[in-house]
Amino acid sequence: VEKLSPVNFPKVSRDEVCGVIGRAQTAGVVVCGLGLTGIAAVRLFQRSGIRVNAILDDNPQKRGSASELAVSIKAVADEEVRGSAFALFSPGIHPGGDLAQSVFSLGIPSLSELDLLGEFVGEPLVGVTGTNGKSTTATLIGKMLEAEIVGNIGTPFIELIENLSTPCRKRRLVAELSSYQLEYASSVAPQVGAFLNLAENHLERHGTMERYFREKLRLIESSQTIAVLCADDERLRTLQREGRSVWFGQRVTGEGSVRYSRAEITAQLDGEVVNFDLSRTRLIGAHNRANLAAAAVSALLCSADRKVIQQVIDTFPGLEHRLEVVPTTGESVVINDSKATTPHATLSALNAVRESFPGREIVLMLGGQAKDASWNELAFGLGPEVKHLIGFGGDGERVVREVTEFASGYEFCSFNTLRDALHFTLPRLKPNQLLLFAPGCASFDEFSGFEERGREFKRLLREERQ
Ligand code: UMA
Repeated sequence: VEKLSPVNFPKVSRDEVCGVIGRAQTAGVVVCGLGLTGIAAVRLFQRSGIRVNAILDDNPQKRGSASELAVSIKAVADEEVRGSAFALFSPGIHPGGDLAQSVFSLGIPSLSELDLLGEFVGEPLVGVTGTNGKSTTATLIGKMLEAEIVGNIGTPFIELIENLSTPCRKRRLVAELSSYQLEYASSVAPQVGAFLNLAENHLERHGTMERYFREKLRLIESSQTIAVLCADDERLRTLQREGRSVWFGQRVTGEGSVRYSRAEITAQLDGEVVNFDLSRTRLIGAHNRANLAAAAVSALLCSADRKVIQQVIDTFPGLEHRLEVVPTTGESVVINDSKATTPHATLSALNAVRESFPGREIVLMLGGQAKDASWNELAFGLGPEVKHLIGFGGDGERVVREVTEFASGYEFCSFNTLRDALHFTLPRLKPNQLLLFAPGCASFDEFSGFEERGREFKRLLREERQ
């Protein structure tokens, strides 16, 4: 796997980690970004006796949180920033952006939280990446292996490190890894690396799909890592790598394959055939069967108990905001899939509800803050079940117009806010209809994230129904 970064930035390599930590004891460090990762980083450095020279954050409102932590937000030009041993970057900070570029231009290397984790806590048992399905798959694997689930799902890796001056307790970890986190890492080598799929996303950050793909490939860069790869994904299918790979998909066969159908998962590993029954799973849709297959084989490769794997398949209720059926008083069905922040995720949601609620007319809500992604795949996949498209939020109108330009004949309307859109839609929803809230866009026009958007969707639903 070729190493490539869209922006050439200086990283601390894994074998230099202990050296720079030593230097930081006298020179101090810079923490870039004061969100979940930055706060966990400041706390770790403080309990390790390392001075935080400065916080760099573009948002002036973060001054309050900084002073609560007894650190201060400074400008890059500040003398104290210049002399720091390294900068710890939060994943959301674009390495090509002004903040990062000015830090690099001072010659300060970046140290990734993943490299710190590998050095002080150990590599995760399983790392999971891909555009969609990461959190669900990582959670399934975590339950199958009885391990902690960390990373992009909401727990910064750095939070797991007890102290940088003493060895930490080894922990059983399943890590959800975003392309942003992988981009900052100099190396990562989980026992098993599951790469679920790749669809257009984060082009604002990575520029091209090729680069986005390459950042994600860092997960399986080590030949020691067993790669669990999706055979139904055209980019992954052609991948050549050193080290063992296992392929999951709907048509794969032979040794090293994990085939799934609506009924079961069949893994052929090390000369043995292992089956898991899918008849009781509460997860719906082909994309979730792919997630279940990837999870089951990743857990098997880490020697999970087969009975536990089957039990998790049978009982896992799914995560909030992912194809979540919202209880309603009427006969119509309402589904909250606020996590669908790309057109590809919306299409997966649509296919899943079509399969699980046959015969229902679908009212599809799209909108929020559109990403750099094309809508034509979704437009061509709408099918006859979709009756209305409702746009909402910052880019709602543009999105429904774009979709209906590719696929004509669909009724659509749009509203400035989620509240207005629901106020219009809910009283008109017929008993045979299903309302699918799978926006296909980020939520930052109105909300702090997809979780807040999903919670607000459910709250407005209750309010309208009263
Ligand atoms: N900031 C700047 N300049 C920038 C960007 C950010 O100053 O150019 C500052 C912000 O003002 C803020 C801080 O940086 O104070 C936020 O840092 P961050 O965006 O890295 O967010 P964290 O709160 O540290 O959360 C990060 C992940 N966020 C992102 O990657 C954007 C969380 O993933 C993750 O759960 C958390 O670390 C723990 O690992 C969220 C996410 O949206 C869920 N991930 C993307 C996704 O899933 O699509 C990749």
